[in-house]
Amino acid sequence: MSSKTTGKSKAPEGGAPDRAAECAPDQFLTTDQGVPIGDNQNSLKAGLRGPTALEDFIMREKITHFDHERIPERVVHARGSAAHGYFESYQDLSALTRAAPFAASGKRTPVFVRFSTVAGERGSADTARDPRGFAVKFYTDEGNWDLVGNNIPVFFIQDAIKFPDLIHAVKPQQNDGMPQAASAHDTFWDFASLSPETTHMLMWQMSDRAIPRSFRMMQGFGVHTFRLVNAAGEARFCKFHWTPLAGTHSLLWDEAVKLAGADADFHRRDLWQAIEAGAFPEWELGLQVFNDKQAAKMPFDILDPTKIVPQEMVPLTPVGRLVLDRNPDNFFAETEQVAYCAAHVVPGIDFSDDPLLQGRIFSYLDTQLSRLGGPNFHQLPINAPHVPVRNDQRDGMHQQSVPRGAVAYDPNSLGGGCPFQAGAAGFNSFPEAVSGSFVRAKPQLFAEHYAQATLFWNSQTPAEQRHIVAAFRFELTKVDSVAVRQRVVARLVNVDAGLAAAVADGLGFAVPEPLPGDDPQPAPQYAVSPSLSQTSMPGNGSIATLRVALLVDDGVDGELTEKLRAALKADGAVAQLVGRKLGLVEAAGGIELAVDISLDVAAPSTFDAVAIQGGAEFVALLARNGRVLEFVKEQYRHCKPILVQGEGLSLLEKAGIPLNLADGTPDSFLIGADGSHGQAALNAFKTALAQHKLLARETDPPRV
Ligand code: HDE
Repeated sequence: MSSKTTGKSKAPEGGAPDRAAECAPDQFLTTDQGVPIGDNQNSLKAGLRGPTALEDFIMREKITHFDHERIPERVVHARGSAAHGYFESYQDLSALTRAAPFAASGKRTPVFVRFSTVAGERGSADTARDPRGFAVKFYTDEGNWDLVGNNIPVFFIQDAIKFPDLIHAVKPQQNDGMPQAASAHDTFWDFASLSPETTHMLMWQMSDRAIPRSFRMMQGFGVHTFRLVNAAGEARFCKFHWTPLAGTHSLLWDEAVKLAGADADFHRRDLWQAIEAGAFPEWELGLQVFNDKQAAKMPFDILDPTKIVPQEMVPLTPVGRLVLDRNPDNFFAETEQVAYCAAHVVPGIDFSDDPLLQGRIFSYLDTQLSRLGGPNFHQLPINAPHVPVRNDQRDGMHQQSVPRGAVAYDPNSLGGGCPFQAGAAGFNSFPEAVSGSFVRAKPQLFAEHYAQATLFWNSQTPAEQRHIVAAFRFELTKVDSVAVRQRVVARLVNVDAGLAAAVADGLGFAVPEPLPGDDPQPAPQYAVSPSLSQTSMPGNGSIATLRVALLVDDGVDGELTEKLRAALKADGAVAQLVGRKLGLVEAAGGIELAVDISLDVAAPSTFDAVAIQGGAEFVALLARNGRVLEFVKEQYRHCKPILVQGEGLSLLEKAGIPLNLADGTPDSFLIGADGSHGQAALNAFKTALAQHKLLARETDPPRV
């Protein structure tokens, strides 16, 4: 294990010094040429009120640099956020793969991981309905391996040649540049309705997976089938899965919409703050490994990226953990300039012939040439492998290294023959047998589009199914073309008649005749796959980093408030005192409490739970405040835990919050409403908080 890979990951060497840490009086401001600058406040003018001189090279250099500060944003996945960390292998997997990260139990490999939305531009809101990118760069002992995946295990299309069409359809329309970061518009659904292969992905896209609570609370998938190859050259197929320790949790759509306004950086801030607080996000890597014979028996083609391999068919084997423990030092230099590439594999990892993956192998290197301005982007610190790079590539835009000597070719004798080919020790493509004639066509099984969409639907809980229906209704209501709306529903009939009926009902038309696939196949039947429901991954029960609003005002029970805050903080939760205004409140018992955040900015959607303590005067004050009532109502409607103590209960009544669920059973997320208090209430509150939401509370329309 190299020293670079032990413990908390370290900052890369050779970066610019931290300015504040190394500030000294003789550290003068300089030009890019290192010339000390005498005056950085005034440009050079011909007379006090005269024109600026062309000679002012200091101002011209500064402004010219500024004029060129922007680089093109990513064509897709433009908005994102990233962190450093490490991958730690649980065991020696050399029987399966010779990939360096899996060489020994406990081996750590540094990583840089970027999460992103897909459709929105660089300045768009984090909480848009969209798949999320989950791109991992492993700086391995044998070069960089990029596992450039998503938080959804399938994709919209089966062949790379359709990617530009898909993206043109989902991105803002070319005439009016709208809408931003939203699939809810005519062109996307037009394309989707005419492309039956999108159906399975649409089910995931309309599910809660597309509005995660946090980057830290979503799965990641390699999506395509890859190959693992061992030192003996034996290969097996493999699917990669990242499972978050914090569990998979999502926002409600209403929350996502409100968060887009309240805090457009909600996911980026969440990741940053968790790492700063030392609550390092963690995922477990699981592999589904299978051989050619198993693949041949599957009722779908493993090269088809619109299909999963159900875990009932091939179970998941946990092989390691991913920990993110350091925020980038500089957003542009690292997060923006990082160049992931689906073609970056290392010995032990190889591709399959998935036609979507094959196109990606070309596309990523190509895109960096225009985004990062030339062929030397691999020399940027964030992209540079942690092992030496030796080859005969030379020159090009922005060459940073200074190769010495006359020789830049192979074979050579003048350079001593260096560098040498690695032979069997290097990367050697798996010698797959290939045959056939050139065709523009798909394998037969690619034409079956609905069985796994149905599997996904059948594996969801009733609440998850409700959300899928609501999402289809929302998106299609935003589509103007009735024909497009109807065509989508005509496809959904093939997934589930109940789903199609519920969506059609919301759109005000009768269920249309089902539309056939391109080349209808007998659909295979699957049993339900419980792992497809997010509820199968509740997480480790920790409340660390979850955000709790403690409402305060004059007369609040100060002692209880402080105890609650301390108890939540002890478990790593972020407890904030929310008041009408900043400053001090006079709590009961002569205690003064400083308000952390005022209701002017404390949007309820940014908190995971709310606590209302007792105190008659305090509760009376709150009850007169419309914003407080709205706050509590919204927490209730978003199915979040509410802790009420003593007189706090009357605030729930005032807000019109029912104490029972629609079926008459008590609402277990209204903690303290049954009179419980003290440790018992605190424990119940923490348990509810770790569960995030009580979806059984949801009614349509909402009751409050
Ligand atoms: Fe990408 N994709 N993609 N993609 N993709 C890019 O590369 C592309 C696909 C994914 O955080 C681009 O550097 C094609 C599937 C992620 O920097 C570009 C096809 C999956 C990221 C590109 C696909 C992904 C990208 C844009 C169809 C999930 C962000 C800028 C053949 C497995 C990486 C860039 C980051 C980014 C092309 C399909 C994931 C243009 C042609 C499927 C996470 O090269």
